[in-house]
Amino acid sequence: MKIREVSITPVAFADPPLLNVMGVHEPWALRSVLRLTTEDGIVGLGESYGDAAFLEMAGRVAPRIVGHDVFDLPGLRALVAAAVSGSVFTDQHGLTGAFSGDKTLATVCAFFEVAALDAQGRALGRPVVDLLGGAARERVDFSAYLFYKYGEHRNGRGDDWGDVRTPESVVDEARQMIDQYGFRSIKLKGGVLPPDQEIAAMRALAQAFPGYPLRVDPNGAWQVDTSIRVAKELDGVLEYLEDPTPGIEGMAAVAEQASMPLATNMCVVRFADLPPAIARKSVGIVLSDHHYWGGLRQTQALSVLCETFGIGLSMHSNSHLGISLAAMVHVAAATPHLTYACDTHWPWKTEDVIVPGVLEFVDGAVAVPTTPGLGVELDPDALARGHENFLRSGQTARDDATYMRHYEPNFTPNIARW
Ligand code: GKR
Ligand code: MG
Repeated sequence: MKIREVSITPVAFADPPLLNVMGVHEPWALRSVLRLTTEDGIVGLGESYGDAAFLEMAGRVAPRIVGHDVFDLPGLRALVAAAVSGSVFTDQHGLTGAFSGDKTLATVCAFFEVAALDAQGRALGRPVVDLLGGAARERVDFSAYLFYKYGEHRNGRGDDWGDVRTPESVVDEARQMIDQYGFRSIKLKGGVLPPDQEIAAMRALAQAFPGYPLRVDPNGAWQVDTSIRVAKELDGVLEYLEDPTPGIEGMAAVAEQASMPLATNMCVVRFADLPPAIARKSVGIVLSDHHYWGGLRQTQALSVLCETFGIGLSMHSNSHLGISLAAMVHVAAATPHLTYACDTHWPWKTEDVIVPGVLEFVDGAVAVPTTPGLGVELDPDALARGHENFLRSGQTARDDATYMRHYEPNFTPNIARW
């Protein structure tokens, strides 16, 4: 089933001023939407980053895969490798670890692999989860992903969440999100306020939501000693502690002293990171992300390795739209070892490019779509609106630090600050 046409549309959607170790989210989150049309008129969808550097690389691949069979994934990978060989895609926020040639190849491959699998599923009349081995679960759990945030953007655009920078407002944010989506576990994005304030927020959450698994992720804002102190203070409170400190060595030093497992989407971000992390016992849980681990099948390969070495598997998220959520749900459902509730930025957006109704959160979980392919359809008007937003956003790469300097002129990222 040969590819006749490849189209990549950059889109932007409104994003609130969410705070993290690197600064604050800009007014628009950027994504790209891929449509692979086959000779028989089947369209496979993909979604990934919308930064100019990513679009340039994906654009190089597009003409080379015309005429390629969507069922030939090794051949697709070889075509992507030839197109991006020698290039390294880097983002400017660094929250998903270092970039390298192999991670770049994995990132670009993933974009095309998901669309090819969607087309395969549509052609066969089977959901993507079936192409991945079948559903180990019918619903995929997600956690409430809380952020500290400003009340409004520099352009005055506010949102329904308000200013969140105290333990009380973090609890209010959690309540608002849980009331709406039913999440049964909670993650707080940390690395924003001094550690004692973030400890206080976690304790307030534990008190307000007894029995809920809790996580905090400061994205490497803490030094080793601070991380060990926080781990001790939050003993019995956290399900896992995510990326307290940078690097495999630093994480190993913290892991030795922490009672809870350490999780990462920063120090283990490609297969080559696994041997040293396993040898040093740096991490207890890897947060997978098909967007940069090479796609849905490579995520399952990661799962097998994690299971072999006694490492748990959870799922990382960046700001994303419905095509990505559908892909996340299919792969999580087909991966038995992925037992933790996954991350998602879903509650933070107010618009999408897909026809609504398929991906609904009930009790914090999304039912795996049962219709062919990913099970989601593009809304052409919404896609056009997203593209117009992209054009007028003036943004070409995510840059939380520069935007933060509009709020705090002397800001430097908080990596290993405390
Ligand atoms: O959206 O600000 C954010 C997050 O901090 C994101 O960029 C991270 O990559 O969610 C991510 C994480 O778990 O580290
Ligand atoms: Mg993280």
